[in-house]
Amino acid sequence: MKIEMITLRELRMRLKTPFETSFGVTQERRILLVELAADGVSGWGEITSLESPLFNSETTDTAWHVISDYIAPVLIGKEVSTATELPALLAGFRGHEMAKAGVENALWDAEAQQKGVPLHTLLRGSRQEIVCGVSLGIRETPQHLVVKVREELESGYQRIKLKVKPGKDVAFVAAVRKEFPEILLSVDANSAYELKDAPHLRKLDEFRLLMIEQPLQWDEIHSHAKLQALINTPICLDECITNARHAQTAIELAACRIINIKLGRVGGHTSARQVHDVCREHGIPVWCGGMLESGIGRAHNIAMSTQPGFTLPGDVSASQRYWAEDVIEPEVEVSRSGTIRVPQTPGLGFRVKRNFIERLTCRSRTWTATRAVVSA
Ligand code: OSB
Ligand code: MG
Repeated sequence: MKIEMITLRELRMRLKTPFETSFGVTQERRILLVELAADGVSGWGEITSLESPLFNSETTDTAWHVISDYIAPVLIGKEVSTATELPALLAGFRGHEMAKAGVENALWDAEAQQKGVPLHTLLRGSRQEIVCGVSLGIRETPQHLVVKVREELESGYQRIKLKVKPGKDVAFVAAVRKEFPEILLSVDANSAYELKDAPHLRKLDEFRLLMIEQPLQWDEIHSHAKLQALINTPICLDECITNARHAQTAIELAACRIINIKLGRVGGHTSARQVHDVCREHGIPVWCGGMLESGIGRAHNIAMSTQPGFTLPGDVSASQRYWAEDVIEPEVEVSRSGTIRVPQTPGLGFRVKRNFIERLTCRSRTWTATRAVVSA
């Protein structure tokens, strides 16, 4: 496949409701989409960085910069036989996994279309449907949270994840657990605690949580091993696993019992599959994390989640929970039993709404095998 054209564009999209985590509140998303043409077929990918470096170190603007000045110039005009060759071509550029992932994933979509197979088949996934949970932002009071949890359970979601931070943790979890004694329940701290908080985090043990996600520092594996030895709740790592070596290290150190795989955070489908494989070899369950994506990122998440190690419900939920209108057709829909049917048509399996995307675009840049075109 020859990479003939790459278009990078920034879209403004407003979440229906603000999403609060331990690091802040998000509502106005600045989403980057990549369209990549290879041998006449065009594939799509999404860069899942947030607007500010509050989750990891990447942002919308760092991704724009790194793709514009490094990734696109290296890839344009290149001949590759499969998308799995991309990481090696970009390995010289340190970090910036989300920027790399957006471009690599677009090539995966193009390759699947060229081969006439659904993306999940190319990824060697086999599930026909995936199981969904939801991630709920921090609320004013435990009572507000309980109301929200009930609503999501009534929609069919099979696992509820609560965002927590110091001062908004134990009482909130206690209220939800009291009301719903049997549900699959987890919490996500996004690095809001320190190892010295272990006695406090131990209080969560009584609520039979499926896991506590990334309680400690975003880039630190070892202290999670120390914490895991002090609490019963299984630790799930998110932020600090950006490749398969990290997964191997975390497993060897017993720093976690579960891993959340985010396509962007680990650098794209090739790396995600490696993380998945390491976890599977060691009997560590994985699930698909979310980054408040548009439909493009969501479609990639669905394809990834078909791989056999994804045995826990992911944070991949319906388009309409996030957006008044999504960029794909049909939108991502969740059944009454909390599942998403995996599309069986070639590539991502959703139609990309070009006109709608065009209307939301505030800047774009295109590289072709011979020249670069800039437009406002
Ligand atoms: O840590 O999983 C996270 C959203 C933004 C940044 C980090 C995280 C999240 C979520 C939301 O939990 C998942 C989603 O619904 O997309
Ligand atoms: Mg998380």
